[in-house]
This record gives sequence, structure tokens and C-alpha cells, in this order.
Amino acid sequence: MSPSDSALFETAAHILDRFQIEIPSWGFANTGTRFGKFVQSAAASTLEEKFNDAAEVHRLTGATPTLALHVLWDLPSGLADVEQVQALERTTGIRAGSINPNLFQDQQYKFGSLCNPSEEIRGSALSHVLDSIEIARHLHARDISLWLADGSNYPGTQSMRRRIEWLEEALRTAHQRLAPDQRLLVEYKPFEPAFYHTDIADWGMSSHLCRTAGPQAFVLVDTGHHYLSQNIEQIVAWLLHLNLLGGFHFNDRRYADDDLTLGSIDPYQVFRIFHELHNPHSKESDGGAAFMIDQSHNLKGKIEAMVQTVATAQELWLKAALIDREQLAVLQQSCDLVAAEELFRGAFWRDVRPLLALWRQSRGLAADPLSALREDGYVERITRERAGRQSTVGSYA
Ligand code: PSV
Ligand code: MN
Repeated sequence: MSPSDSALFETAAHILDRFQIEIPSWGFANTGTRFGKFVQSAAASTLEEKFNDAAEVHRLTGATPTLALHVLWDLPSGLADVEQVQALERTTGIRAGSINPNLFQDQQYKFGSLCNPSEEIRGSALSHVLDSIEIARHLHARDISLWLADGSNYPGTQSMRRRIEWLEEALRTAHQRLAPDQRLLVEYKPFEPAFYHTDIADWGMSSHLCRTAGPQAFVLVDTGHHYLSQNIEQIVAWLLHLNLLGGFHFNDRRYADDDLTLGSIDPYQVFRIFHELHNPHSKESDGGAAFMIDQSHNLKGKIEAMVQTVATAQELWLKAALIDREQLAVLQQSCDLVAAEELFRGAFWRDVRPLLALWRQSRGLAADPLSALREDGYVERITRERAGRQSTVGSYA
């Protein structure tokens, strides 16, 4: 290796060593679309299987030490299930990640959860959130990720103003229950399952709710939760500026919230988002942003898709990290548009895969995690062991 190659390798290694992304427990379970599901024999149907699958992904990528948990699907008995999670943390080496209350599946939530016109239902949704905060505390999980399906389908059928007030009140109460090291992440989504209005439809609404809830509430950006052609990296820049960026749910999309593999449709967009995060102006504010994957594959093999996603995230993160930002700042200042764009695009087109392979080998990982997965027989083994136990546990579709 020439001195400049080894300096580049050292820089890349430093960046990759610190890159971690959380994988979702529901990414290993059988899920589908509203038209049906194609079950996979290798899908996980118990929490133990989900932890085992997560450990396999981490073993191959070295970048996924935590597993996001959905309370209803993974801890259906609430606090009583915490011990089992702790035991699985010990045996697999994977830690519980963000804790996701489930405010959308129970029959009582037909007309909303924290925004339901019924005081009783709002109360029961809030107590589920408070229980989830308690679960997170026991598991030493920093983040409680809140997503509401609340909204309405027809104009005039709900009071949007009253629902804002109910939401403000509920989030303030939830915030009071947080331990000093915990955070409430508030996820927005413009539509689905509600198709006329959604109570937390965009980052502005989410930002306002976080500000009213308290200083430990932050916005969660799910890349699939935007209108088509929306400039997500600009939203990220604003949230960084406001010190309100809590984290991401990464996935890709073509039409709606498609939950496709990260970077499969528009890798340049992920690169542009990552560039904002690497921006030196972000230094103070981006430290705590959680990187999480929110994908559940119905057609691809689940473990294979997860490994592919993590490897893609590593590639794009490294590409964006290697932008010559000092030079870019000079070109931006002098409005040398073409040179600035070429520098930016050049970083995107740079093939960092050889660097990544070197880094993996230097850290005792397989140079090509997808081939290693094919060769190590894990998927074949779980397919045999789990066949015949098709289950839809852990799935909302
Ligand atoms: C809703 O579409 C969402 O993005 C929320 O984050 C849920 O927790 C997750 O999907 C469930 O897959
Ligand atoms: Mn999400």
C-alpha cells in the first residue's frame, strides 16, 4: 500500500468503525402486503429466532449490535417479558434497541389512539406509551419510537384542532416519564393508513410536538414517509439546525411507503442525506441521531436483504464521508457550480467497495458478507429447523 493509500484506509477505517445501524425485529418475521403474504420457512416466529437472526447479521457486517423491538409483537406481556429479552441479550450478544409502542393494531384504535375522541381510549393508548417507556428503562434502551396511525379518511369527520391538543397533552405526559438518558422519537408520515388527514403528517408537525413535549423529544425521519420528490436532505439540514433530529428509519421507495431495500431505487438520495450528517456544521447536533432500518421483506430472503441493506448503508456512508468538504466549501463560496457539483457527484460515483472489503478483513469480518452468508449455511439450517411452523406472529400486515 502506498502512503496515500494507507492514509485513505486509516480514514475509512475510522469512519466505518463508528458506523452502526439498528435492525428491526419485524424484518425477520413473516409480513406481507394488504393483498396477502408469501410466507418464508426461514422467517422468525419467536423472539429468540429474531435475536438469533440479528446476531447472524451482526456477525457478518459488524455494524448491527442492536435490535429494535415492537412491544406488541416482541413483548406482548409487557414488563413480564423483559427478563426473556435480557436473557437473549446475554446469549446472542445483541442488545435491545429502540422500543416501539404499538398504537395501531388494537381494535380500540379504529378512530385513533392518542388522538381518539374517546377519553378512555386516549388514556389506554397513553398508558401503553408509559409502559413502553418503563420497558425501555429496564432494558437500558435510550429511545422510545412513537408512530401513530391516527388520522381520518373523510373531510369534516374529525376535529383536527382538538386532536392537536390531545396529542400535545399526551406527549407532554409521556415526556415527564422519561429518565434523563431517554429520548422520545416522534415519527411523521403523510398518509397511510389514514387517507384524508394524518395527525402527525410532516416534520413541521413533529417538530412542534417535540418542542411542546420537552427537550428529550426529537423527530424521527422515516425516508419512506414523504410525498414524492420531497427534498429529504433539506429536512435533515433543518432538523440539524434546530437540534431536533432524533434519528432515521431507513428504507427506499418508488411510490408510497414501499419499504424497499435502502438505496435500491435512489442511492443518490441516501448519499445526499448522509452528506448533511457529515457536514461540519452538524457536529454538535448530529451526535445522537439513531440510524435504524425499517424494512420488512416479503419477497427477498429476510436475512439476505438485511445484510444487503447494511452493506449498502456502509458503502453510501463511506462515500459521503470521503467528500472533500473543505474544497466543496471553497467552491460553494465562489459559486463555481459545475466544479462543486462534479466534486459532489464524483464522491458518489467513487467505488468504495474495495476499501470496505479491506476494512472488513482487517476487522476479522468476511470481505463479502453476502457471499459469506450464502456459504455459511445459516439460512439453510434455519429453513430446515423452522419449516412447518409458519407463523404470522410479529406481523401487522
Ligand atoms: C409505519 O409505517 C412505520 O414506519 C412505523 O415506524 C412502524 O413502527 C413500522 O412502520 C412498522 O413496520
Ligand atoms: Mn418507520
